[in-house]
Amino acid sequence: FRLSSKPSTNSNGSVSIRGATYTKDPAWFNVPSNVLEATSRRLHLQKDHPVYITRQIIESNFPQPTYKYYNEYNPVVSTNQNFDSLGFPPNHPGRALSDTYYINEKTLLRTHTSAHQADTFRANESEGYLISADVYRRDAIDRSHYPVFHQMEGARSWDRDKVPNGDIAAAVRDDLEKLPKHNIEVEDPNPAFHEERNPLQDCHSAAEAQAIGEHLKRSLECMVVDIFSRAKAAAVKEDPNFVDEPLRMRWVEAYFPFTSPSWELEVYYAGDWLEVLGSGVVRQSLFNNAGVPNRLGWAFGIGIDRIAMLLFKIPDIRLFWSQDQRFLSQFEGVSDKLDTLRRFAPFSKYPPCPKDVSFWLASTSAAGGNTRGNFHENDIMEIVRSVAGDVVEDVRVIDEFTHPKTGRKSLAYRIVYRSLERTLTNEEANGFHEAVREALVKELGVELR
Ligand code: FA5
Ligand code: MG
Repeated sequence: FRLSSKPSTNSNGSVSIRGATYTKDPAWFNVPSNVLEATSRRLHLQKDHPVYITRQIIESNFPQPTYKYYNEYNPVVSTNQNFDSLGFPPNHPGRALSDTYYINEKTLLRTHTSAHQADTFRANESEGYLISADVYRRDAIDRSHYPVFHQMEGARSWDRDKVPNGDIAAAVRDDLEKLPKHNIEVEDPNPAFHEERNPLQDCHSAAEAQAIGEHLKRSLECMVVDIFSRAKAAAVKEDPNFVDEPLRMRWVEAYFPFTSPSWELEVYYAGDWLEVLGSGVVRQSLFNNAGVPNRLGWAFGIGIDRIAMLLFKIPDIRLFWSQDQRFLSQFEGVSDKLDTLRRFAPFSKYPPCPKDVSFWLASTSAAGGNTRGNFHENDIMEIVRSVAGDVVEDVRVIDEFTHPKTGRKSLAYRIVYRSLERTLTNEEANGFHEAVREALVKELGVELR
């Protein structure tokens, strides 16, 4: 006997996700059915799926038992786990209904694997850990953004009471010596920390933070180099004359409420820099609150889907959700024999159908940033995704102006419709577009132009 893990919305105002039932608060609940359905997919646990294979390869760079793997954490978490425990201030924009999928005021679909940091530090079962999981965000629509994706959290910490002479910096440098090396030149113009932009924590010495930062960066760079060398080996097998572009990586200063200093790693891919992970030196308050105040160390959160795109040369993040055998069969058997990995061969290139929509906003109180009048740009993204599903490839604003006399604001968006599995007829694309236009009027109260 097994509880059904298919998510469902029950008539009594509750919702079932992975066998557990949660009470919906209509003032908060904002999970569309396509996102709810994705909670049962667990692509990181589906053998031979590219997300699974990529997880395996990243894991192999962070070996057990130093790192313990957690791959089964439930996607439904509390606001405390996802935000408070990590030091997000009460007014942080990430908490808004425009960015996060809520079940009720205190319960949400995790927006990142960092939601499990506090619990995993508290469990204190190993010096390091990796957590792979599906995560959920209201976000932009393009080839590298999807409302459901996969992250891997990683952390490594050292216990002041367990290292020789309590000298953490020396212990970390020792461990750094044991890590593999690579000979790729990485762009990293950043100082080990920066007083204003990327400060050292009061409780850390400069030498400690520097050693931890170096151990973090080397570990992650070697992982990316491994991914690229496997991608290259696959390409050479198909074409012995294959010459690839040299691997380019760069570190960029970043900010997270739960690390300092913090950095993001970007990789050059298809003519542009692609952000693959965020990372930093863990804020000591996390260890203190988790009952392990003697520990200190680093953490990262990586987009598994994005790494899988680099590894398999997958051009569009939507493909991971495809149930088409022409997609899935290309990876059969690879989980058990990683050296049979091959690059993705697109089944065919179907033509894009770009369509524009322009409208006057209902309100003239246009705010800045991504807030457009009385709604958020993510609302538009979700309306388009809810109407047209995975047939939407890209949505972006192409024009924005305020009428000089009336002060009314007008916006124009370009929506690119393209199926990855078949050719869309013009009638079908028009049908989707018409439905999107109607939904924009109905949901956002805009006036079409
Ligand atoms: C975070 O989520 C932090 N929790 C990462 C972290 C962990 C920092 C531990 C420090 C310590 P960020 O929002 O930048 O950070 O997301 C991390 C990665 O997830 C991104 O670099 C990207 O690779 C991936 N990602 C983010 N949004 C999307 C999306 N909509 N679709 C696909 N991948 C995404
Ligand atoms: Mg980021």
